[in-house]
Amino acid sequence: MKNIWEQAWLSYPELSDKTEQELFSSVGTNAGERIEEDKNMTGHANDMVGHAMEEICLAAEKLYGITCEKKDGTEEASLRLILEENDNLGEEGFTVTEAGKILTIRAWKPAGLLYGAFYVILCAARGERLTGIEKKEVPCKKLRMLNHWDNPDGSIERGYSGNSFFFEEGKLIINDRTKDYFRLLASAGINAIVINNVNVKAECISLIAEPFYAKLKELTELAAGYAVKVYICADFAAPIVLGGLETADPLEPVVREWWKKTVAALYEHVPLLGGFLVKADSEGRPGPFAYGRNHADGANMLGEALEPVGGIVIWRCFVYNCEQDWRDQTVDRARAAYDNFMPMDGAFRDNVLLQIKNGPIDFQVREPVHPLFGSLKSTRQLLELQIAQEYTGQQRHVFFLVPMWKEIMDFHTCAGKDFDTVKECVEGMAGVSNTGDDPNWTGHDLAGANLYGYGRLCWNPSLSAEQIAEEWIRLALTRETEAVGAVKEILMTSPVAYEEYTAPLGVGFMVTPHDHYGPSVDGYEYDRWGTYHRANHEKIGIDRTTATGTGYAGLYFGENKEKYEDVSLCPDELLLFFHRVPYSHVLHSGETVLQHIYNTHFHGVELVDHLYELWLSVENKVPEEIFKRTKERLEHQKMHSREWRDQINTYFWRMTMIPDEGGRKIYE
Ligand code: GCV
Repeated sequence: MKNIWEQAWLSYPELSDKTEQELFSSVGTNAGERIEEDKNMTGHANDMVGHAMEEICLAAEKLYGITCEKKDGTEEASLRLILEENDNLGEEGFTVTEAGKILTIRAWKPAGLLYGAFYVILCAARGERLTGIEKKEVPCKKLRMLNHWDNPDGSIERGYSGNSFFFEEGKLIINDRTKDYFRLLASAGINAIVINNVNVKAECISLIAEPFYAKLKELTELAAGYAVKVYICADFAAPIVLGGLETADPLEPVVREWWKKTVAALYEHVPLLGGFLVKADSEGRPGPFAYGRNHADGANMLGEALEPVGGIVIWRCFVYNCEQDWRDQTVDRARAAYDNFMPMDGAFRDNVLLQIKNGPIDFQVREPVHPLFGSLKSTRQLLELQIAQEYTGQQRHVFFLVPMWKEIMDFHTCAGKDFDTVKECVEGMAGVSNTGDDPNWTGHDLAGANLYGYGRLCWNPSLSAEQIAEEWIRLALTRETEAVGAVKEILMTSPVAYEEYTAPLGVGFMVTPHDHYGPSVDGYEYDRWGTYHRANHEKIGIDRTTATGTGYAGLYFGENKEKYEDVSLCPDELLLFFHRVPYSHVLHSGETVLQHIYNTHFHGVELVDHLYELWLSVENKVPEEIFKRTKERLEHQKMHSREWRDQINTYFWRMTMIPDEGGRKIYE
């Protein structure tokens, strides 16, 4: 593991304007007494308040160059952390007020004080005023989780920023970097992590057992001090692999007993554990199908074992047939999760949540929103997003994901009251983490905006993408107005550019098989994974309509269904996802499909050139190392976007022999 790391958005560069430094001159709290009085407070309440104080002192030193004095009690302090009865604020909310040069953070629970402390620190660090502030913040969603796809050997599945900082040589690692990671998470409002890959590998199968008890206990305790709950991925076949049983059948009493005993022993040693995340019957993972059982049987068995210890089961809906025959046009991967889970709506125990990817395929740059949102009405749900840029440039291309996530969360399912937007349907989010042991945590420095932005958006989905971008830039890169504007333009333009020069009109998956980086138009076309575009010399796209296609479009409600079923109403950006059309089909934009492909691919590359120029303009205005690293990545992106443009354009030119109306260079 690399042992150098930076502080990302918690670097707190010194402020030139010190007007408000007095607010940070001393800090005091009443939390000690309150925590002692309140029998319900967890053992880590004191740690959270201690960390809030520690962070305030660190920020005072770095932002203002002053020592913040710790006072006994609150009366003498300029910054006051007050715990008081106020259930309006919930477990995590807080208020911040300033009057008479006293800055007061109030919360009902210690986590609120920790979040409040980071709130004021980050405001100050961005160069914003705290004088006269009156603010109340309560997170919109209870579960704001990261999923790490880290393996025990230190590798990370779809990791683009080095190796794991959780695992090395089969062991769980806990060091100063772990603590800094929890600081980063708490400062962005993230309150849960799953530490190992959903494809549970090697030693990680034993995470539920004795070999990991001690380390897991230490990790959960450290995390709890930053209001973070730790979860692990469990292997459905563990009763066989670890327990030596002959079956993992969820309805077999001996299997249920095994899980109950295993979970009870685990929680006796690791009482702060949050629960399990499970990938079952998906891409070769074991699951209930092997025993003729369904996913409710599987999830409920684990739910039953976790209930006495207050744990939860998060069960993934990414279940599809990955042994498809490309010749068979009746099987549609997009339908799979819906067909598997919809019949079980209402059949899951109370401590089971279904985790649903944002779209029906797999984190493509453009997909419709998953039809399970709005359809499931009696099942607890989480929205799964991918912060790791598997299909969006692998942290070598810049791609600010927040605008896409906002579109997804704000999508109207048209499913009726309480289930209208996706953000109303879910209890929280799970984001596949983009972190690793690279010094800057995220490989591409600008991918830091995605990690920070993910947390902020889970906390408050009504924040705008621009606002989140600006917050992050001011914390991590620069407070200089012009440079902030330039980087903001880079971030906000990046998803448009990427979508333009890669797979067109919602068709997706024109990527190199397996590593999923770079163009390969037919890479998956005759493969078993169920991701096809079916382009020939006349037509392209998949007919997913009810009348003549796979019927997938009919899984939506109201006007969504009308739009997706009807080729004349279907939004351009999703046309080829839902319909099979000739290249001469005219889009709402007025262009033909083919001309759109040519135009966007030329334009996408021009946008990347523009992003590069914008980045050059911030030289000497952002930290030098970051400038250099990002410049290199943008240079690669310039080259690689041309590769995309030329492979896609040439493919369709060869396929159609229809020239570009603009007469631009398309290779033979
Ligand atoms: C962790 C895609 C990825 C896999 C990933 C899987 C999943 O297929 O390519 O690496 O496995 O999604 O989400 O389970």
